[in-house]
Amino acid sequence: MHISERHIKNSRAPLAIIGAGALGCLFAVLFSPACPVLVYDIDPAKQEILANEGIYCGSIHYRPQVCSGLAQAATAGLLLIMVKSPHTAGLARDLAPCLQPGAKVLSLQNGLGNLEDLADFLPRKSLFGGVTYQAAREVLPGQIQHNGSGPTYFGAAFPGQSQGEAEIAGLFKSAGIAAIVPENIEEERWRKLVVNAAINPVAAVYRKENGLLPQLPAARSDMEALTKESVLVAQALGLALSWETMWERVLAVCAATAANRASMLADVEARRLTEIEAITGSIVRLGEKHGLEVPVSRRFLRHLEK
Ligand code: KPL
Repeated sequence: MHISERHIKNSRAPLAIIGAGALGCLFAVLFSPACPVLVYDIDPAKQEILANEGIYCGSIHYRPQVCSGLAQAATAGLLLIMVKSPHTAGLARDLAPCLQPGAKVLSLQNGLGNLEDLADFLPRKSLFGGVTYQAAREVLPGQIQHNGSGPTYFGAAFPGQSQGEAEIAGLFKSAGIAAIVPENIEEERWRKLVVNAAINPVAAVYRKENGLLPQLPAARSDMEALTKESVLVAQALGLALSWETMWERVLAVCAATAANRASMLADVEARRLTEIEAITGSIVRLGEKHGLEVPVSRRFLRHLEK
């Protein structure tokens, strides 16, 4: 196999990826033709592997500039937050003293609560939030499979409090990564939350790739019920999501990411903390708040929470 090498000399990097899991490494590779990329991961063993070996993704080998501390990563103009949601608050606390004036922070994490955790420590005007339909699997540290390529949606985390979406969109565009600034980012966040709430816990319990889940009758019926429950919660919040469209989208994402093992399954298999609280926990809490029955979400939450 021909491996194409991407080495780019660094000046002041426009972009730092914080969290070098499957999606963090994927975005480093995707941005690499357009700009130098700094990568930071809290795990020193991961830092060493990335610094020595770089990132392998299909036929691409990319050596990012690996940061040994957050302060170095925080010199970039845009920080892409790709850590798992249980680690967001700790990261925000550590980032607060080193964030540069004018720096932008874009969270593309799963689940609810990450933006609030970031805002507890970082200026609201620096914060952007979004969702991505890119899918990747970490085969070994720094070795990833790109298992699905969908758009990324983002916008100001707290509407009216930050500006600069066009600059961020320009960076995505220069790298050829599909990125959209929708009119209603809250609705897009919920569409992805519904997809995650339907696929991730089911994948983690049945331990199958996304493409196989709709083919297993029990898994399919759980996914259907989870989609219904989370759409009901979204509707109670006044969001214009419909059950039919969201079920179609869940099936479409399973097909588009057929070879992927969902991130929650990967976390369960690696015995890491999962995002069950930020995903299913949010549906259960908000369902309760609005007096809705969400029994299937509650069952998966009980099964997967620590
Ligand atoms: O976002 C994902 C994840 O694994 O976290 C999906 C969309 C389910 C793709 O695997």
